[in-house]
Amino acid sequence: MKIEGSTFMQVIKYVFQPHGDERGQLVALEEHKDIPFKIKRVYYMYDTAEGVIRGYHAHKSLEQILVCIHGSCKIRLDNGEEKKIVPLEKPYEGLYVANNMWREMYDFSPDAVLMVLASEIFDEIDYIRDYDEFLEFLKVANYSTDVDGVKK
Ligand code: T46
Repeated sequence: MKIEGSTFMQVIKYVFQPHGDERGQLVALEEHKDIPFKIKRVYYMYDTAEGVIRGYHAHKSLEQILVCIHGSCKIRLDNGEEKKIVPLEKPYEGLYVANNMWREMYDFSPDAVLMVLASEIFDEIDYIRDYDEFLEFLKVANYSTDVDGVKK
């Protein structure tokens, strides 16, 4: 596994090890080895209608790895200060999406299957679905970080 990072806003892409032979490819993902958290849930989306944008929310504590295991799509990440667009088009690449990160998924190819490995079970309470509320949430989170004097 190799981790590709970018300098400013943290965009962390995992490049998983495919086990290829004459029969084809196989990728295995193990928690705390290939995936940096305990995997409590796996879900995936497919048959996404043309032009649809999914997401439009952040999570208070959920961490996830997004893998487009078939086809392609794009992920827009927004930390409240900066936005980044990350194309996902390889079944051996995973995008780490931390908590406190607004996400939108779009530009799905008709054959796209986007699989998500999640650190927590489904809990609607963890969602922030309003953008202004997200910005407020970040202010409070940054304030408590500053008084601690520790950057988390
Ligand atoms: C995220 C992005 C990347 C469940 O019942 N259980 C689940 O585990 C999930 C993920 C969803 N649902 C239900 C809730 C809704 O009625 O499935 C429906 C669609 O969920 P949602 O509109 O939240 O889907 P997306 O594609 O906007 O967002 C999903 C995840 O919810 C979210 O955590 O980060 O994918």
